Amino acid sequence: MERTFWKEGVVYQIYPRSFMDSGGDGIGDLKGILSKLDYLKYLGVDIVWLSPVYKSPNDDNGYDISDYCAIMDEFGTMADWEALLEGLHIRGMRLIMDLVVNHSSDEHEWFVESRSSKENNPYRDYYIWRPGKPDGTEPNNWLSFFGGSAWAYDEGTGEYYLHLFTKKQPDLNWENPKLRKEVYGMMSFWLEKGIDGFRMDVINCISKTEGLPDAGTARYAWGGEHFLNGPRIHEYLQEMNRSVLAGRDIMTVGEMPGVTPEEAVLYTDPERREVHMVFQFETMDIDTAPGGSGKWSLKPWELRDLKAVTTKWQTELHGKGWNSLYLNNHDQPRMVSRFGSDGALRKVSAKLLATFLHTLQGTPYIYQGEELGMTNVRFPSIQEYKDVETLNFYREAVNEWGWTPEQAMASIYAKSRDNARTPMQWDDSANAGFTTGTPWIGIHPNYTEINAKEAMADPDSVFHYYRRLIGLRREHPIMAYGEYRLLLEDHPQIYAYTRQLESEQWLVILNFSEGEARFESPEELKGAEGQLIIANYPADPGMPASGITLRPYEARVYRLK
Ligand code: ISL
Repeated sequence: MERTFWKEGVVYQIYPRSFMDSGGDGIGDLKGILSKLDYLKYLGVDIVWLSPVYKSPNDDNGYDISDYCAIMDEFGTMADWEALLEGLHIRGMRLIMDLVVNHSSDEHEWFVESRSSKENNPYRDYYIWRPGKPDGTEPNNWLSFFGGSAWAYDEGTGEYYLHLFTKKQPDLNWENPKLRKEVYGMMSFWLEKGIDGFRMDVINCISKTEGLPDAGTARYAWGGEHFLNGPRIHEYLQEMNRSVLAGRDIMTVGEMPGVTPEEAVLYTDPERREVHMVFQFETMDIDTAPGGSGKWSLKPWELRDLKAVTTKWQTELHGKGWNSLYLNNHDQPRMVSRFGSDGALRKVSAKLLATFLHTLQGTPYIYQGEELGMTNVRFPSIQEYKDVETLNFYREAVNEWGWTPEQAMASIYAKSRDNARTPMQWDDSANAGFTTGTPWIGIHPNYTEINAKEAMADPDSVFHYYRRLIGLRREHPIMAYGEYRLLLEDHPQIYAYTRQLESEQWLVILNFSEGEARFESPEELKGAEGQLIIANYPADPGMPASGITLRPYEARVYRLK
């Protein structure tokens, strides 16, 4: 397998609004990030992924872009951004930028032009406009990701435009070669500035089924079959690759809701020249009740589903494509609250989850604050939430679906994107050291206990455990490249697997439960001797031949001899 920096590196995701505020306006900014580069270097990450910092009216916190080549005023200037790029590069880290081109903001000049007239308008076809059905209703019955119809009626020209996300995020028309060229030109602009790649937002949504047909017969329905992995998606990605990416030492990761391992192989097979890796969502779906209201309909997740999904991805991409590894990001709840424990066992469970992510085959992503074991937030009232998806859900659930406010809040506590968007907890001073002003969203009240200052001072912290995992990855190519094999498939508490690279073999044993769990070596490993590589509790350096009684959320990694 070809060795590359993006297979061996660890990526750290920054959500700029919530990372560090230098200016005292309560909003994180580029200078704030710049002031924390030594922190990132000390943690040991190789690549930084910056969520959008472009000019935006912030209907969706920067995922609605009104100028792709300018910096958002609240975040600073192009000079600040250049200083950030340089600061990363001189420290030996790389920078990947978010590329949000399924849609733009409705305040982008392309859309302003596009909506201005129907005839002889070179920008009309940059977006997806359709007349209503003969009865005046929307052109089709698709739902938007964030609730309600995916179409908005525009008085000016009497047609509807498609928006898979909010009304202020009109979908770009990738069928139009001129639009595609504009996008490639914009990508070149950033590449020429010296960036090291892109994270591509919902990139498998850009090709829609010709004719934009209804999804079934319901009044409104999820139309994913007509826009996820659509008919021309591979053609577009290959064209993008040829046009701007080929021949550069960069990395690309495509965010792809609804992607299957079979599709992911097509996207990431190096011979096909599309993207290096994708973000899949199957792991994120294991606590969603089927047939309910999407992610808001909760169901407890089960270890057997985590094993099955992970094993499928690990196995099916091995030798054919490449995995990215994450358990949380700016759209997902905090992993320790969701898959571990945010009570007394918080630290040890955060370390267990980190061990899991960093010992799978693929590229691990750390979302800001994960390295501190930051937890979900429970704001007492809906008024304190900021996320457009959360607010839309609350309104719809309570007004249209007959949920009680308490039911809606329970789902928000579990799944709201704002769980991940409360500011970084730097220290135990006012506002967690994030801002001297009033933060744009509430700070998690546990910042006095969970913060970077405390974590850096405590050798046993989650933070130092991440440093060790990242350090190990530098010394042991098996962590990136080794082949994965599941053990003890039916064990209800333990997730165990081996990794194998040439003659080297590692054994990973993870107790995902809050109780003790007994690990007995399976037949194929009987008699093997092991040497401890890392563990989240004190443990002997040798591997006990008689089996191991694991403590709550205990994680151990051995090299087998
Ligand atoms: O956030 C989600 C679930 O809570 C997803 O449905 C999410 O909308 C989807 O993963 C796409 O996410 C990306 O594009 C969105 C943006 O709001 C997200 O922040 C971004 O990661 C639209 O640009």
